[in-house]
Amino acid sequence: MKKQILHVVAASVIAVCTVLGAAQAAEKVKIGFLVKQPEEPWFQTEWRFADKAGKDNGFEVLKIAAPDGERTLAALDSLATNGAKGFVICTPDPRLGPSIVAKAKALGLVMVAVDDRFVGSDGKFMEEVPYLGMDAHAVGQMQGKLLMEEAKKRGWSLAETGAIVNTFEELDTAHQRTSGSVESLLASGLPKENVFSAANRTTDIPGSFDASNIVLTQHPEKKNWLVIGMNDNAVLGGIRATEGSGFKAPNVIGIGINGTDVVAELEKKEVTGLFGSLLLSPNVHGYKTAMMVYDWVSKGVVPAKFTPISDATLITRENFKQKLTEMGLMAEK
Ligand code: FCA
Repeated sequence: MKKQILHVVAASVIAVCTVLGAAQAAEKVKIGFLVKQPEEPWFQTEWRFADKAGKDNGFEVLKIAAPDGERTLAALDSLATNGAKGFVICTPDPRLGPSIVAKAKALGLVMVAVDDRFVGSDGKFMEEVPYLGMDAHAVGQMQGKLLMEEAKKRGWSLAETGAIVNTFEELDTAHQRTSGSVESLLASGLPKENVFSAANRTTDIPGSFDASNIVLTQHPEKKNWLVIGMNDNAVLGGIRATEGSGFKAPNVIGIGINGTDVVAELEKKEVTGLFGSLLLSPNVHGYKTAMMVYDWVSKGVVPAKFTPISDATLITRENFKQKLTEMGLMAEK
């Protein structure tokens, strides 16, 4: 009898331990990471480093594509259902800010915005939502300055040089970058009448290709072109348009922003009009925002309202492999 009781006790102890173990495993903190354009290497890199933060610190990152408002709000429901406590987001539209905040509050989720800052119904930034992003205006100014330096190196006549400015005014970070870039062009002596705005309908290569084509058709008199845009894809679409209009690489200079999305272009055998890109820090954006949400939900550390990340390095055909490798950004093949 005694032996039997002992067996029962032992079995119960084992059962309790198993249940506790399972509960502990189930308690692994989960956070979401929502991005507006999962097809962009920029966002894939942010995801990769958010995952790394999770691996290094024992939490799980649920990576979700959020290309529009409907899917963004649905994703918040599924995060809550899956036991996530918070999320990082690059919203498909900053004006969704108020709905995202309301929904997250109702579901008890905390959030950090990355790259694109939420805008409230009054048109002002929603500063109550912690945000991590770059100094877009300064990076834009750098783009314009470097383009003019390269044009001068090539000995271009500025009177015969046009600038295609791929704009996307509804997004503040895009506006900051392209307006900063234009400031630098003008400060370095490009005549104002040679700067042409190309409003992009979408923030991808087809969007900038179409808008750039219109400028090129309207200005057949220009011999050389500078191509500006808020990121790599905005510049790449412009480069493709110049090629379609018969311009050769020596007469075109484009410098992107991101650095992650020009690798295939810089690896091409034939030199193209894409001279280089300003490489930012998607590794830091991904890792740090994931940690901000994790520390918030697991340790109660509320993140700063604004975390600026300001590094930008020019990468060209000469140094891109080395720079990307140094930062751990060269994708394994
Ligand atoms: C925006 C752009 C991205 C990247 C990021 C820093 O979200 O769409 O390509 O440049 O800012």
